Amino acid sequence: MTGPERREIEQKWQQRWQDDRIFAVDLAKADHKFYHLNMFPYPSGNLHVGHWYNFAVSDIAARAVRRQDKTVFNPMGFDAFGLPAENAAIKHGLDPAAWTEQNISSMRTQLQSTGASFDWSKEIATCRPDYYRWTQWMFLFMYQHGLTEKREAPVNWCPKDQTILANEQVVGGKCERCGSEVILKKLPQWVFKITDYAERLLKDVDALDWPEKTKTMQRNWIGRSEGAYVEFSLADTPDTRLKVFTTRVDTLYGVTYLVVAPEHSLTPKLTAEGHTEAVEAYVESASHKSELERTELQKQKTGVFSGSYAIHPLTAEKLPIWIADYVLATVGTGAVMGVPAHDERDWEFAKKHDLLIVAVIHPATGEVNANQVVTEPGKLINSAEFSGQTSEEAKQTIVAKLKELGLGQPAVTYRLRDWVVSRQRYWGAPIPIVYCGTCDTVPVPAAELPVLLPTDVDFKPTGESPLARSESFSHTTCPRCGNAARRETDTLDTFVDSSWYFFRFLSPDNTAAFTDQALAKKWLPVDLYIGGAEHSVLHLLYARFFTKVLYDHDLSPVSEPFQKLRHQGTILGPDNQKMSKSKGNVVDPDALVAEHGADVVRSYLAFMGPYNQGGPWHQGGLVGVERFFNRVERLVIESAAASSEVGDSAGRERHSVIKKVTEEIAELRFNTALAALMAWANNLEKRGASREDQEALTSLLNPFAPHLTEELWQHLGHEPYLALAAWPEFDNSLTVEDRVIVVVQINGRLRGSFETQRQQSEAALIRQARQIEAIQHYLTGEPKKTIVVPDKLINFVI
Ligand code: ANZ
Ligand code: ZN
Repeated sequence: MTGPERREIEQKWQQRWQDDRIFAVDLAKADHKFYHLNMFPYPSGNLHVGHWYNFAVSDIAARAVRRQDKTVFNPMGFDAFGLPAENAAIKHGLDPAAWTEQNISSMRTQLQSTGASFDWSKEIATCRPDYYRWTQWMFLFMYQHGLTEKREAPVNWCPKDQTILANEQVVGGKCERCGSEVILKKLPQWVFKITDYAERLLKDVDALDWPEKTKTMQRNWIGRSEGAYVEFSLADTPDTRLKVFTTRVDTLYGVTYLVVAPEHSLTPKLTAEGHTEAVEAYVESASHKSELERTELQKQKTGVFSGSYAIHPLTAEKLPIWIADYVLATVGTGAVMGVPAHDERDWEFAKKHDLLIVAVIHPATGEVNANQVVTEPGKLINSAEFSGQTSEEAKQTIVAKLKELGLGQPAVTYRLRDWVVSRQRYWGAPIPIVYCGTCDTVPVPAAELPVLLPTDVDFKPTGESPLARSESFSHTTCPRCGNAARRETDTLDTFVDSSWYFFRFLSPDNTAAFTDQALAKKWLPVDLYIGGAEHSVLHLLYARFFTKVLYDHDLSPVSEPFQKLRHQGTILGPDNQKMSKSKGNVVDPDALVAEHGADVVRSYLAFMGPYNQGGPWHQGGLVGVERFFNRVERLVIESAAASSEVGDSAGRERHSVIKKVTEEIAELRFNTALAALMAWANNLEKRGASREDQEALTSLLNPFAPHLTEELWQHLGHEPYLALAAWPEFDNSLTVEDRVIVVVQINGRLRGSFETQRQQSEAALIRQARQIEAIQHYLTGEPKKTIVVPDKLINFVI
C-alpha cells in the first residue's frame, strides 16, 4: 500500500470504530477492569511528536491488554485552564474560552488521527463549568476539613507574569514560563496544608510500582529531617525564646552565634537600638533574592548583627544573634544555631564576620584541625559531661537533657511546604469564597456552585487578579447574611484541576457528585499511568495528596491513585537534540501522517528505542517500517497460505514469537516486540506462511498498526473487529526459548548432543541420550557413573 492508500483505509476504520463506539466502555457493566490512563494534555491546539509518543505508543499496551480478557478504559481529556489562553487574550484580544474550545476540537481530531483507542464518550475539559464546579467543590471540601486557609506567605513572585509561582514552577531561581528572575514577596494566600500529609506521602511511596528515580524525587521533595528543636532565651527578655531546628544537636556546645531569617517574625523585636537602619536595609535587599541565590554554597554569606544576644541553654553563654539570608524563613523554624566548626555554611559565615569557631566533634577519621570544617560525625569533645560520647549517643542524651530543662525536644521537619493555590490570573477556577463585612470569610454554599468566570474583564496583568476588575463578578451578596459582599478574585492553581481528574473520567456528566462512588470503587486505582518524567514531583504529589484526603473521608476507595506509573522517554530531533521549536528540529506529525499514514508513524515511534528512553528521529526509519508492512501485506494477501507448516512442523517459531511479543508489550518494550515480528516476517517470506502464521502475524501486529491489520483480518475472512478479538495464545512447551541443546559425553569427551525441552528430569534426559546412535555404540553395558547437569550436559563414566 502507498501512503495515501493507507490514509484512506485509516480514515475508514477510524470512522467505523467511532460509529460502532467500540472503545466506549460501559463502566458499570464491565468485567476485569483495566484503567489505562495517559496524563491528559494541555490543549495547545497542536499535537506534536512528543504527544504522539505518549498517546499513540502507549495505546499499543492498551490495545494488547484489551484483547487479553480485560475491559480497558482509556479516556482522554484536556487540562484546559492555564496561561496560554490568557496570553492569547492579552495579545490578540481573543476570548480564552472560545480559543481553548477551538484548540480542543482541533486536538481531538489530531488525537483521533493517531488511531489511539480512546473512549471519547468520557471526554472532560477542566475549563468547562461542569468540571470546575467540582474543582471548586474540592476547595470547599478542603476548607471544611481545615486543610485550607488564607495566610500571609512569602511567595515566589514573577515580576513579568505578575503572578505567584509554586516552588516547582521556579527552575534555577527563574520563572518556569518566562525565565524572569523570581523574587520573594509576602502576600495573603490560600494554601492547602499538604504538609499535614507529609509523613504518609513519604511512607506510601515505598509500595508504589513507579520508576525508582521518581520515587526518590518524591522522597527528596518531601525531605524528611530528623533532629531536634532547641530554644534559646533572649538575654534581655528571657521570656521570649528563639526556637531553632537542628539535625546536629550533638554539636550544641559548638554554637557560637544564632541566625534568624530576614523574614522571621522576631526580626523587628530582636533589632536593638542603633541597628535598625542596617537591619531594615538588609531585609529589603534579601526580598529581591531567589531562594536559590540565597542558599547557594559558593555564594558570599551576607548578614547583619541584630544587636541582641541569646543565652545558650546548657552553658548560659551569651550568643550574638545575626540576621542572614542563607537561613530561609520557610524551612524548619526560620532560625538556626550557628556551629561554624561543623557546618559549611556556618563556617563561611563565621569566617566572613569574624565569629568564634569552637570544635566539639573529633572526627572518626583524621585529627581535629582548626583550619577545616568537620561535617562528619565522630566523638564529642569540649562538651562538658557529654564529651567522649559518639554523635549518635549525644543526639539522644543532649535532647533528653534539653527536654528535662524544658528547652528542647526531638523533632521531625519536612522540606515540603504547604501548597499555595491562589493565582492572580483569569483563566482558572474562581476560588468560591465571599468576604462579608459582618460574617468575615464565607464559603460559597455547594449548591450555588459553580462560581462562574465573568466575561467582562480586562486581561492586562497588573499583579491583581483580572477578576477584581469585573464589577459584575466582585460585587455579590453574602450567602450568610445577605448584605453586600465581595468575592474572592483569585483563581486556583491549575494543578488543583489535575489533582482529581482521574475520578471525573469515571462519571464525567455527574451533576450530583464529583464522581460516582460505586464506579470509583470498581475502577480505581489507575492500573497503568503514563506520562512525562517532568511530572515526577508536582502533579504526582498533588494527586496523591488529594486522593489521601478523599480517602480519609470515604470519598475514595484507594489512598494511592496510580499503582503503576511509567514515563515515556524523550524523542530527540534528527540532530540528537531534544525536539523543540527553538532548535528548529521539530518533526510535524500531521505531515508525516498525510504522507505515510498513522500506522507507520506509530510503529516507527514504537521501534525507535526503549519506550522509557526514547531516541533520535531518523526519517529513514519510516521507510523501514513501510517495507515491513509491505512484506506483511504480501504474506497475508498475495501469497496463498502454505498448505502445511513448511520447515517448522510444530509452528515452533510462531509460538515463540507470540510469547515474545506478549511479554515484551506487557513490559512496554515495544521496540523489541516489533523487532521480533520483523524478524519473523523475514523468515516467513523465505519459507512461506501457513494460515496460522498469517493469522498470528496480523493479530500480533494489530496494536502497532491497528488500521492495516483490521483490513488484513477481514481479508483473512474474519468479521471485524480485530481490535476486540482474542489475543493469540501460545503453547509454552513449543516455544524456542523453551528448548535446549544437551551435550552428551563419554568419559568427559563430547560424543553427541540432542535438542529437547527445558527442565526435564534426569531420567528423561538420560533416556534421550541413550537413544543417540553414537552413544549406544560406546555404552554397551551400564555406566559406572552418570553425571547430569540439567538442561546442559550428561557425562557417562564407563
Ligand atoms: C546546627 C548544625 C550543625 C546543623 C551542624 C548542621 C550541621 P537538613 O538536614 O537539610 O534538614 N537549618 C535549619 N533550619 C534552616 C533554615 N531555616 N534555613 C537554612 N538552614 C537551616 O538541614 C537541617 C540543618 O539545616 C539544621 O541543622 C540547620 O543547621 C540548618 F554541624 O543546625 B544544623
Ligand atoms: Zn455576611
